[in-house]
Amino acid sequence: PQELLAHLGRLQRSGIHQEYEELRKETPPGTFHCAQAAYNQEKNRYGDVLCLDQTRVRLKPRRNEVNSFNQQRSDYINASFMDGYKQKNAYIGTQGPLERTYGDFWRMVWEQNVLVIVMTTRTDEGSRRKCGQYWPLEEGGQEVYGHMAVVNQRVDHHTHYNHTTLELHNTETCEQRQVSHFQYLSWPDYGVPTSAVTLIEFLGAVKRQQRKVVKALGPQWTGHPLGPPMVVHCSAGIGRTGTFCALDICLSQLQDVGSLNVCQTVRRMRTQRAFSIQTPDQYYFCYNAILEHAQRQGLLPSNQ
Ligand code: PTR
Ligand code: PTR
Repeated sequence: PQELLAHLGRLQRSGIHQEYEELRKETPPGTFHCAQAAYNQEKNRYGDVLCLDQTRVRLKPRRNEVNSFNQQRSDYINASFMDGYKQKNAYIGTQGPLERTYGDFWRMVWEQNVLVIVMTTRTDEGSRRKCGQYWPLEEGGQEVYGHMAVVNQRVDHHTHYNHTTLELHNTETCEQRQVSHFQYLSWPDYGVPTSAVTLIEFLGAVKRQQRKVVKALGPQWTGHPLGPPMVVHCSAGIGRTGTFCALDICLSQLQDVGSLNVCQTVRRMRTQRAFSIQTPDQYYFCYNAILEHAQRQGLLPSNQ
């Protein structure tokens, strides 16, 4: 943290913005063929926010799609695997589901054994639709998306976020599973949250839930000890999603080894989910949120 403070002091806000501009100039190291294919375009919420072929999440072929053309058509979703702190594929960064991709979204959640979904946008901001209502909103509600039925079991309202417990039923295999849905409510796109403290509290609640369910799964879960990927999405799945994940990675590293590197973290992230972190202020926010957190933890004197 002292190092971070020194770095921040040297750079000031304009220097941090400059650091971000340098990052932004680096071209994504990969191709966007699948996302650009004519038959997949309707699956992208924004024509200019595509995912890299190299890290995209592929939907698994289904029995009735043995013919390879159909299979190619159907394995695309605008979602990317992203590494976390010492954890490969810790997150799946994705766009806010579109009505025509609700089925694909839930299929991905099922196939990747996702236990926690993080949503950092509202469905509507002003008069603009940012994300579809892809889960049943009311307690007791039930909806069917493709071959997944989703039941809303319970909603816990907190000041800045809602935690909804959903039950997924795979109607093809008759299996069921519980998934936690966390929605943060005070973060406009292209903006930064009104307070770093509430976002870090939200992050804490998300992480506690992930740890709790992974522990409860125990030996049944044979993947990474830290569990399956968390799905993180906003509207496009790059600005707020990238900021959230960068913060998680940096804070985990800080806790583990007492140091961190925002620039390296974001650089690496942009090679996996292209265009992660959309504005200089979101980038600056990462630094500030980490400092604020470090101060609250007593890692730094609070008058800084
Ligand atoms: N499997 C891909 C999909 O789901 O869209 C299909 C695809 C694969 C489309 C490669 C285009 C691809 O690239 P190219 O144009 O290089 O064949
Ligand atoms: N071209 C789009 C637009 O500006 O409307 C792309 C876009 C939308 C990019 C939202 C980022 C956005 O923010 P976030 O990733 O935080 O949802």
